[in-house]
Amino acid sequence: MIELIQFPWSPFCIVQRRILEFSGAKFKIINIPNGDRSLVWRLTRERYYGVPIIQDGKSAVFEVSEDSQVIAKYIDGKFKLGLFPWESEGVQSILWRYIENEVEGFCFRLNDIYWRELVPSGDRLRFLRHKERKFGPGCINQWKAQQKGLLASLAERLLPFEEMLMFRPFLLAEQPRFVDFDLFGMLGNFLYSGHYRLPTKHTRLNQWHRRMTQVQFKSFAREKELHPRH
Ligand SMILES: N[C@@H](CCC(=O)N[C@@H](CS)C(=O)NCC(=O)O)C(=O)O
Repeated sequence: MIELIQFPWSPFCIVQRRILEFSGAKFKIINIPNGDRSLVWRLTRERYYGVPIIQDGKSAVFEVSEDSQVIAKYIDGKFKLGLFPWESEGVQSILWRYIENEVEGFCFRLNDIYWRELVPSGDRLRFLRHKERKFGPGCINQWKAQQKGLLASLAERLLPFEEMLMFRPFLLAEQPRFVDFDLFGMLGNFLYSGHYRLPTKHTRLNQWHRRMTQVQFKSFAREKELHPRH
């Protein structure tokens, strides 16, 4: 059985968790503290310390660069989910960079404002130190002071998706592709604290988000059987 090693509010972990749920396969979640990556380090034979990773039998599957999608492509290949059709590879690879940088940057800052509510007390020191070493001392208080502006910027970054969703139920097609799960993961991180809602003016995005929380691969597979194209 596939095991997903994660912590629950990580945007990148939410992406893989939702893809696994979508597949309908049984899988196990192993939560680790954000500040203790020793399990990941051991399973990847000292080659990786990020999350998520998945363990499938004897294989540990993990990313090889900032922009690789090794885990999602592995799950997609194993369960034939149609998340990476060749004709969309180019546009998806541009979109996932935008999603994982432009969108994610606002989502994690807004969620981190509530870090004390999310991070268990035993992990708080490592969490704060990790953030301040990366973004500077007092960074989380700065984000709190900028909260309104960050929310407005996020809404603006989400507008292209609202426009895409005016024409179809998912970003690129009648069924979800990888970028749908990718955006869902970043927004899952933004929504994790429970203090935010998606911008109400993005009505299509709100409808898409509700669809994305429930969508199952088997409903598309059945449709294909009933209405084969060839
Ligand atoms: N491109 C990677 C990014 C993963 C990533 O940035 N994970 C964060 C947690 S959300 C992490 O573990 N960063 C390394 C660290 O915290 O030391 C992916 O898609 O999985």
